[in-house]
Amino acid sequence: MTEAVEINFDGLIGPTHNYGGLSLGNLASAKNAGEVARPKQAALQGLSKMRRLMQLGLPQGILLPQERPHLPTLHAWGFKGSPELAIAAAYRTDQALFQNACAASSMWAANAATVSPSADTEDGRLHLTVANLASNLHRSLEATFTDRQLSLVFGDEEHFAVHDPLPGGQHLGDEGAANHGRLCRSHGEAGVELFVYGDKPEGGFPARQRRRASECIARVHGLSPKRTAFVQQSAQAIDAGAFHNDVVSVANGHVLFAHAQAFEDRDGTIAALRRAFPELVLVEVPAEEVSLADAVRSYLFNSQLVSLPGRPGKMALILPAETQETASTKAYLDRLLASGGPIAEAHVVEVRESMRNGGGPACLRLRVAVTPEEHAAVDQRFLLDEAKLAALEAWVQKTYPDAVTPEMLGDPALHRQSLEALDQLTELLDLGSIYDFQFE
Ligand code: SUG
Repeated sequence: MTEAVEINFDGLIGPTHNYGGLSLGNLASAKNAGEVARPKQAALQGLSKMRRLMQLGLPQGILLPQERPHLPTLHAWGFKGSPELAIAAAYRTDQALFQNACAASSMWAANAATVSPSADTEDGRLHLTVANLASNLHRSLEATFTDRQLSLVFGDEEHFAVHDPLPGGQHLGDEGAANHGRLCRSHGEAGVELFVYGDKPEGGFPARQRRRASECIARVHGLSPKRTAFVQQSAQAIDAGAFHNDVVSVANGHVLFAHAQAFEDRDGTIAALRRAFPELVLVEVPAEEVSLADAVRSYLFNSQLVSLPGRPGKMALILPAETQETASTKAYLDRLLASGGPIAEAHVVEVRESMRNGGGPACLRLRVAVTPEEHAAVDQRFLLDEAKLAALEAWVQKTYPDAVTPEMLGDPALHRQSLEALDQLTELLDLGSIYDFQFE
């Protein structure tokens, strides 16, 4: 029997990538607000990370960037008329609101949905719930297109079920896979799904994931309560800038790589996970070795932790370059790799343009573990091979602007350029019409 594998679907970084300063509690987003962004460089960095994973023998998929600024949203907000008129009016009248319709944030595919592989679900299908991202205005605008896109990628209803975003707005705020992990012996075996929610006193930074939202998803996906754990994110981590749990922990296979201050009740959480999954190998980093501040600065835990094909039990970390520039994380990683544990390799990638908005290697991808049959049932147009990757690089080189400033977002010329780029993308991938502007 061929084994189940994990496909990483990376969000392609869009042609109007910019730094809007939109995410309260995300230190990098606040720090770089209004800086010059480099969409071409950003998209090429993302594609180059995908190539690194493919070179490790891992299957790679993509999700398309969203149309930004998003005209239908501007229209719904009362900025009427042609793209030129609506964009100019929104920029002039309420730049802060307009900025939300321009966010680059769909690149962080870890927030697109929560995914339960078929081995975990009652009906034996792979379930995905599109995240409502209700905690932030700019992110809440992503759900509709994400739903459209995931419904295409996973359109085969015999194998997949794509669920609508949870209704309920902020009351049921859900941030997708960024607050979700899975412990398992191998990708194809039933695992324990770990839902991490935030719940904290007023003051400090907001928690984004509601416990009830996670509970709804577990029910919708038909997960067994015995193999589901709900764990509280530590308030301390949120206030240090870990707005998503994947900034302080990541799970893969039987390994949980976590900061010691990631969870509110550290001992209770680990004990509960050991009860549910006795094979758990905890790779825990004490605060004395890497402070929460350094974890957030370097995005050590926002690395991708992947099983290496052909090396049973061995894993690789795909690390952001910033981990090499932070003394404590660099020293920690040297010790970790020398320790002979399951994490046997480290690959450093450059995703600085995304990092400057608070998104590391793990934020940029949605992991989907599939059986061979499910792999074949995925819409193959969203899967990469070297030829398609090279074509995407050429497309970025040809159509993307080098730089975007906040002022340029109000310029209809940039909007026209970006629609042209997205139109060419759907052609390159043979997708027909999927963007709103293509239906007009
Ligand atoms: O939701 N940044 C994103 C970063 C998401 C990272 N994803 C994961 N941790 N999985 C966020 O805060 C900033 C956009 C701006 O300010 O322009 C932003 O949305």
